[in-house]
Amino acid sequence: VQTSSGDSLKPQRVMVIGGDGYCGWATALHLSNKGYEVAIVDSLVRRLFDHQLGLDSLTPISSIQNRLQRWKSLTGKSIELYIGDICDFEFLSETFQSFEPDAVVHFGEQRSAPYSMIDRPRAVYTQQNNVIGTLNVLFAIKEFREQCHLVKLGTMGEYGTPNIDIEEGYITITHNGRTDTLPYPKQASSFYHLSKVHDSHNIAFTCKAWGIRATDLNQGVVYGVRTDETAMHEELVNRLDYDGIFGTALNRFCVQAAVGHPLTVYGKGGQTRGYLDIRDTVQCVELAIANPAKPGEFRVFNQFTEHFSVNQLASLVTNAGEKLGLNVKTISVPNPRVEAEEHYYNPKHTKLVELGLKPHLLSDSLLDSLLNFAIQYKDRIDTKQIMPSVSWRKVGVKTKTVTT
Ligand code: NAD
Ligand code: USQ
Repeated sequence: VQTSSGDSLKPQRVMVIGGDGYCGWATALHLSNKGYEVAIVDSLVRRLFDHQLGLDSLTPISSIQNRLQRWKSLTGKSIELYIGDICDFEFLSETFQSFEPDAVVHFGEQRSAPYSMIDRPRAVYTQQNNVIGTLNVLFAIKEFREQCHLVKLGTMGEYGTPNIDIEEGYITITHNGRTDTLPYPKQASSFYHLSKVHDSHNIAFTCKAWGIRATDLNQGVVYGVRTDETAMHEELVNRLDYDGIFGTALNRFCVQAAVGHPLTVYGKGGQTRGYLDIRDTVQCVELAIANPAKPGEFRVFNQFTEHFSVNQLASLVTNAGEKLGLNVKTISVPNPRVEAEEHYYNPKHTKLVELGLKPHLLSDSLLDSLLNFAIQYKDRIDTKQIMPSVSWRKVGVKTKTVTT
């Protein structure tokens, strides 16, 4: 089969690192459903963080073993499971040699900005886990599967909020009469977001030096919970984080509205980010896999479908909540982060659309279904976990117990 990049690799075997997490679980099932041979690699460390911090997903999630058994009994499709830490190269080498992936989708990182700003140990953990994990994946590809395509989850937050348009990975600059196309400047604003910048640099270097083929998906904030596959059975339900550490903006606002908690707009609320529906996360990853980067190519896609300010999200959730008879209020919370609260934001996002992405734009029906989902699991909401508990300015050198 010819791919758009002109070579004949037809990826069949996909290793999903971080496949027990929010984006990874939905993606693993989607790819399995589409006929790919899928293996999940996960250390389950995310479930451990929840225990350590006293947090829980809005939705009750089954163990990874039960999830996979249920998937098999419903569809007849098997997903292989490798439990282990990709920072352990022995473990990763064995999984590579055993599964022999054609593509690796790498979701397996510590992905919360607030978590990385709790204290020095968590800042160090985040960068160590993310940077070394990705380096190990690069070495495993070089050593065992040279043709394997790396699809790596990056973040729109790598770019920060510059006062010019954001391009997809590269910018052409003319300086003192000479012109070059260079990596777009990175201005991340948490130790987590910075770990993604470091990853991108390591991946770009190994594409050049070793001929690795890689796609960096600079994803915006993901919202929603249901995908076709996770909606098939309650044991396949995805996690939905709403707490102040792992919860993200729109998901949090829907849960807050459902439980009568005022929507927590940080600071002035002009912070604008790219957003996408989780159904588009799985679609984008599938498109990236089906159209692999060429050997030596470091391809960067901006993976989001629309951008909103926090104030716009609050007003959309207020209107949708009122239609359901909820009385939704908003409060301005002193911003726990150090970030621009009013800024220019115009990032490009055409490359995935060119590959065929059909976006699910944020609609009344999605907000309605997410709000109803939150109402359905209302009794599981611990309102003490909603307010932010981590301050960028107060990140401590000593290990902190996080309490709200
Ligand atoms: P998540 O925390 O739900 O899932 C991450 C998974 O990776 C967890 O199951 C965890 O146990 C596993 N993991 C972490 N470190 C590992 C290691 N060293 N070895 C093996 N497994 C490990 O996170 P998510 O929301 O699904 O995010 C997945 C990826 O997508 C992350 O890289 C994140 O940065 C990126 N991303 C997420 C969002 C979002 O809004 N959720 C937006 C943009 C980008
Ligand atoms: N915000 C609020 N109120 C809230 C929560 C967030 O005003 O209750 C604001 C934040 O201050 C920030 C914006 O909303 O300006 C987005 O915050 P977020 O927590 O939704 O997202 P973020 O910390 O950026 O991280 C999430 C994921 C991360 C991913 C990133 C994509 O956790 O893994 O990389 O989204 S992006 O934002 O494009 O970098």
